[in-house]
Amino acid sequence: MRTQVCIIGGGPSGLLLSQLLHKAGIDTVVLERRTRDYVLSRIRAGVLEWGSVELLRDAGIGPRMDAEGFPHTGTYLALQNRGFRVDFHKTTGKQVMVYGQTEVTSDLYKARDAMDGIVIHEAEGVTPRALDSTAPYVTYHKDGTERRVDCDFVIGCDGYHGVSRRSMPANVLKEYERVYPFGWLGILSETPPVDHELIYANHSRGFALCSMRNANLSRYYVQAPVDDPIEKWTDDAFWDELKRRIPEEAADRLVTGPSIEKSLAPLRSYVAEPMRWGRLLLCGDAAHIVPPTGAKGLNLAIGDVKYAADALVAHFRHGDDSGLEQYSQKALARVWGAIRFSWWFTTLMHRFPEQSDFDQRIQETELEQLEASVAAQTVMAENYVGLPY
Ligand code: RFL
Ligand code: PHB
Repeated sequence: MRTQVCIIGGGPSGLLLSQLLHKAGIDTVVLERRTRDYVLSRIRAGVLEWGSVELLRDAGIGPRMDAEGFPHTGTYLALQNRGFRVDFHKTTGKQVMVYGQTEVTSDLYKARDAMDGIVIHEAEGVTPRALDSTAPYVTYHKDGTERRVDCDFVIGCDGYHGVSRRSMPANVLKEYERVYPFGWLGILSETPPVDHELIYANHSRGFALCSMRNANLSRYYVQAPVDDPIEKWTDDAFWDELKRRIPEEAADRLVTGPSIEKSLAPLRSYVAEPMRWGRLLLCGDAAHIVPPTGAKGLNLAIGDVKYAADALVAHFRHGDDSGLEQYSQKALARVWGAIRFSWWFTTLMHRFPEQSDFDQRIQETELEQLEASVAAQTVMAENYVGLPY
């Protein structure tokens, strides 16, 4: 098979890129290791920056997001038993959209189907080859036979555990990493959200977050040891812990119910540089990971895809390779901005294993300053709603 752009990974990055390129008249093939049902069963991000919203509209998946998503103009930050609101709209004139990654991915699959886009599922042993030539190709196995896709470019949208990044020579790839000594235990429950906005809570027992998907679907997280057996966290244990960590008036309002999903995710910051090598470009989690505290992972992936799509369109339409040459540098500038913000917000809000009373007071003082200072809130809000492209 021959195509112009072979995309490895059919998560949000890969699907969005193939949709944008196809709309610009560029052929793509997406190779995804899992089934579509598996990809759609992953519960992940919930918050879209406005730049992401606009790009998803450009890709043609605006209508359901605009009808069912929830614009949020601020968020609550809580400290022990009290809280305050950071107003994004007042400080930056911008807002975010609460619309689940699962919905984004499902909308993208429908849009790909409507354009007869090629997404090959259960592609095993996907291997990019000849990436430093002008004729790269990708091999994979499907139904017991080896197949090959010849192309002009390979785009690695295959997440943190994917094969693309590992195809770069070791002497080219530079990795930066911080692993946090805790994880997030998240549940989804068919209950009304405790508040109409998100609550991020710093508590001496550990961090907690109240989020949502819709009027009767809530998403909550508590900081937990990353190696905790998930069976230890019965629904009752989860709700009890969450109630202890959020302000009392929120805990009193909290409606609990059975969880319909429960998972424990590790927290890390990770960046791979460069994000382009020869005819390989990396997008999204394939190149970087942020802890979820800043809600940046999916938004960074969408930003990479925008830069990659613009660069590939300029190449194929106008023979202009400046976007490809600048891709890594432009994408990494945005990535490091989000890496810094997510690291700061994670460090401010979580309880670290060796944390002393001194450290706790420093966190409390920083939150108090954030409460008192519009300037500090503006910096936080600018980062939360998304740095410009
Ligand atoms: P994905 O979603 O990991 O998709 C990669 C796809 O590639 C496939 N794949 C392969 N295919 C072929 N061959 C191979 N060898 C392959 N290896 C892998 C995989 O099956 C998969 O389908 O990466 P992508 O597309 O770059 O998207 C990134 C986002 O999924 C991720 O950044 C966000 O979910 C992060 N994230 C959040 N981001 C936000 O912007 N806002 C949030 O509120 C937010 N909350 C979160 C999050 C991530 C979380 N977890 C569990 C990691 C909350 C959580 C709990
Ligand atoms: C979510 O709703 O899953 C969510 C929201 C905000 C975050 C992380 C996750 O910072």
